[in-house]
Amino acid sequence: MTRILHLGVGNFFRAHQADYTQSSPGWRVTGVSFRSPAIRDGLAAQGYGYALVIKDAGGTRLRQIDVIDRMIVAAEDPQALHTAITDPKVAVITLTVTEKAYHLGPEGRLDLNADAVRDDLAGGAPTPVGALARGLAARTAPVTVLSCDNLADNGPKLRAAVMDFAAAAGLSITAPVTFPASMVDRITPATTDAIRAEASDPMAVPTEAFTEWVVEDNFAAARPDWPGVQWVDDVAPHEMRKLRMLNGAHSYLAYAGTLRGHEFVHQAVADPVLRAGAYALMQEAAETLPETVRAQAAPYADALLERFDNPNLHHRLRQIAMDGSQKMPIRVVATLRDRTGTPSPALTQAINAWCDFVRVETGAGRTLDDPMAGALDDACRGANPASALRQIIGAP
Ligand code: CS2
Repeated sequence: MTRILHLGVGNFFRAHQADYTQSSPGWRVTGVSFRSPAIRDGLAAQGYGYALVIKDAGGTRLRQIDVIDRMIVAAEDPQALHTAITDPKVAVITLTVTEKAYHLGPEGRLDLNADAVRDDLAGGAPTPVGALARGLAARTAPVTVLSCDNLADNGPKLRAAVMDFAAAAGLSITAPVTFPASMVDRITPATTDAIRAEASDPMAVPTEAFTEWVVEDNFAAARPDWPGVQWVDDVAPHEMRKLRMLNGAHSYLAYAGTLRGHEFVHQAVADPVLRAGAYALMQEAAETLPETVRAQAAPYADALLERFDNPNLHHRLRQIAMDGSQKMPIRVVATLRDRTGTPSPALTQAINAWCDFVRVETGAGRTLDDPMAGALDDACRGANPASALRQIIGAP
C-alpha cells in the first residue's frame, strides 16, 4: 500500500481529496490535525470511516468514505508527524490548512515574524510549513508535496515557505521533492446536527455533487490515479478562474449578503441586487483571465450561479466571511489590480462590502473570526477606517 499523508483533515479534505482517493485502489491515508484532537477522536471512535452527504437541487445521496486508517494530532505527538513525513511509504503529502496557515508575507515569502512561525523555530508547536521543512530535511525518498488550498500559485508558494523555514532553521532538503500547484473545488459547508442525524453519523460531511480538481503533472514519486482529475502543465489559468470568479463572488455574497440580513448563500443569491452584483463581479473577473480559459468563463459563471442556488446545501455566509483579511487580497484585490484603469464597479463594491462588514461587526462588539482581528479592530477605531481597512488588504 502506498500512502498519502494529509495535513488538515477538515471537512474540505474529507469531501474532496478523500473522495477521489476512495476511488483509487492501492492508496491509504494518514490524516493529520495540528491542534484539536476532535476530528481524530470522532473518526477513531468509528474506525475512521464517515459518510459524505452529497446534496444537489434534486436531493441527497450518501457515500461512505473509508480511506483514512490513521490519524496524528501534531500538538500531542510532533514526533509521530515528523516520522510520517520521513516515511518512504508516503509518496504524496497533501495539504488543506487554509490560507492563513502558510504565514506568507506580502512578497509571498514566509513571514518569519509571525508568532506561530517564531514559536515553531524556537522548538514550540509545529506549524504545517515548519513540520514539512524539518521532515523533508530528514527524508531521503522522493515525495510530492501537493497544496490543495485556495491560493494562487499554491505549489510554488508552499515551496518558498518551506525553503524559507528550512533556511531559517539551518536545515537542508536534499531528497527529490516537487511542489505541484493544484486547483480544488467543491463547496463544502460545516456539518450541522441535521446532517449528522440525516446520515446517522456524527462525523458526516455535507457537500455538493459538483467537484473539480486540476493538478500540475509534476510528481516526484508514485502518483495516485485519481479519477476525474485534470492533469495539466500549468494550473494558473484554472486557479485564476476559480479564485476570482467562484471565491470572489462567494466573498462578495458573504459580506454584502450578511449586511442585507441573509444567512445562507442560496438566500443571498436569490436577492436580485446581490445576484446582479455577483454576476457582474464574475464578468469583471473573467476579463482578467488568460486567453486559454476565457471562453470557459461565461458558461462557468452560469454554472456557478446554479451551484450557489442549491437550496439543500445550507452554506452559511458567515462561514465564508471568516478570514477576510487573508481571502480578499487573493480573490478580489488581485483582480482589481489587474484591471487598473478600467472601471470595476462590482469588484469595488465587494471591497466596500468587506469594509462595511468589518465595521458593523466590530461596531457591534463582535470579535471577527480573522487572524488579523486585532489590526482590523484598531483600523475601525482610527480616524479613517475605510482607508485603513483597504490598506490592510492592499486595495487601491
Ligand atoms: C469559500 C470556499 O469558505 C470560503 O471562503 O469561498 O471554501 C469555497 O466554498 C470553496 O473554495 C469551493 O471550492
